[in-house]
Amino acid sequence: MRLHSSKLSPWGQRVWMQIRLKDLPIERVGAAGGSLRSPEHLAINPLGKVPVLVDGELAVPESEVICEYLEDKFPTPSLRGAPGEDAARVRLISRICDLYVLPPLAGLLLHKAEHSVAEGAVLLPKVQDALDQVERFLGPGPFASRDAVTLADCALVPVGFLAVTVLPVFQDAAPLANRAKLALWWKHIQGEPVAADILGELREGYRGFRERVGWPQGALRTTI
Ligand SMILES: N[C@@H](CCC(=O)N[C@@H](CS)C(=O)NCC(=O)O)C(=O)O
Repeated sequence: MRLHSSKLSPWGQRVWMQIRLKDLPIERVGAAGGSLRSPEHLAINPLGKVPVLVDGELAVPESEVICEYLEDKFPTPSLRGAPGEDAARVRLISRICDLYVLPPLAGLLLHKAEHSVAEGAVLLPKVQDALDQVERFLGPGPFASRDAVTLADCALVPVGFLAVTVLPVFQDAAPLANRAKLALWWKHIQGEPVAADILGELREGYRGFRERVGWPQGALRTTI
């Protein structure tokens, strides 16, 4: 099995963290044919995106669907949370990250790269509202839901990284510190070994991205 993804892809890293936590024999490769628009990659994922998982003849795109596929195929250890309230919270946090936080947050990264400040002004409040929703739905902790790492943490780790890295550029200096539950979660998750590795990879991917687009100058901010 292989996962087409990249170190900076927040959706890809959500799946990669799951793969690492479950210790699955899956290799990570870049886009097929070297680009998301190559005929080779479009043949695997007509959506032209990463991540996409290839399992024999089957190609599974979309991070949410990949995570569910892997949980079904490799049920132990389960990262779904305990059936009932816990599992519902895990799905809810993952979904909010996927649908409401990441699209404008990833957009900020890309628009800033294109130096579109006006677009940034539209996207920033959307990210902030969505982070407020995450704050509301976080569980008692210390992980995103309860006392075990789950798919909600996998979804939140790239969100935390991008929030503390990108939002200060838009004058939101402490996006996690200002939200009490998120701040506690962020402090805790950085001590989880797989999450720490994923954060290291995200940092590396971000450095490469900055070099490619020449943005932004100044120190790379990765802590609150
Ligand atoms: N909803 C998708 C989002 C994936 C996504 O947008 N990935 C980005 C990389 S982080 C991408 O491939 N963008 C290229 C494009 O949209 O053209 C998922 O959950 O997998």
